[in-house]
Amino acid sequence: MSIQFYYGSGSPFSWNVWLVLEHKRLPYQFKLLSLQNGELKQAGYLAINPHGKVPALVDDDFAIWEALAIVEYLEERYPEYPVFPSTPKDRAIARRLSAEAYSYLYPALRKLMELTLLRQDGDGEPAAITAALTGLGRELDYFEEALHGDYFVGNISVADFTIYPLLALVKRLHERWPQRVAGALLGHKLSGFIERMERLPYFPNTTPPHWQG
Ligand SMILES: N[C@@H](CCC(=O)N[C@@H](CS)C(=O)NCC(=O)O)C(=O)O
Repeated sequence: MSIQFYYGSGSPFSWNVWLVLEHKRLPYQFKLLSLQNGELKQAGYLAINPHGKVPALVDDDFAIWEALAIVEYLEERYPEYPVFPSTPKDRAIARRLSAEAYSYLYPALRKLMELTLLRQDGDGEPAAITAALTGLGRELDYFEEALHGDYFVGNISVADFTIYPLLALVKRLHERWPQRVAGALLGHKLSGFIERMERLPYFPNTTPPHWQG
């Protein structure tokens, strides 16, 4: 087995795969790519992922991209330390929650980040920010309601590894931009979930490099 993991710092899709690799105790070569300097769009990387995005993974000579497809591949190829629940219904719920996180929560978060943290020239329109905060709050409320135990579907699963990085970005947005109280959008169940994920023994191995220090 020779796994090469292509990663971009702060990318929630990449973080999902990183957590799964660590959870499964798999050895991998960590390939840190810049999201800014154009290296994702160079021929060498486009030959691995034609979309020029991270994450991607090469296992021996097999290249796979799209975070959730990578996680499914890892689960089937390396079933030890599973990240999918054991029953068809629970597996379906874990897949559904992962799809919901990427289809609804991520776009709502992205909208707010584009109006704030990702801008070079100050915040966007206050009315647009208020609308984005409302939209993000609605999505976070949905996930707050969906959490009934320590993890989203019984034992820790792909749903947790998909959702956690998005919540970590909300938390970071709040820390970097406290005047807009994005952190107040996180209810007590989601806040407890974040703390629980951050206590996982392998969690510190996955801190985004540019968040350290
Ligand atoms: N649907 C993809 C999304 C991947 C994605 O959007 N990655 C972003 C980082 S969060 C990226 O590579 N952006 C760089 C670019 O678009 O140039 C997945 O699930 O892996």
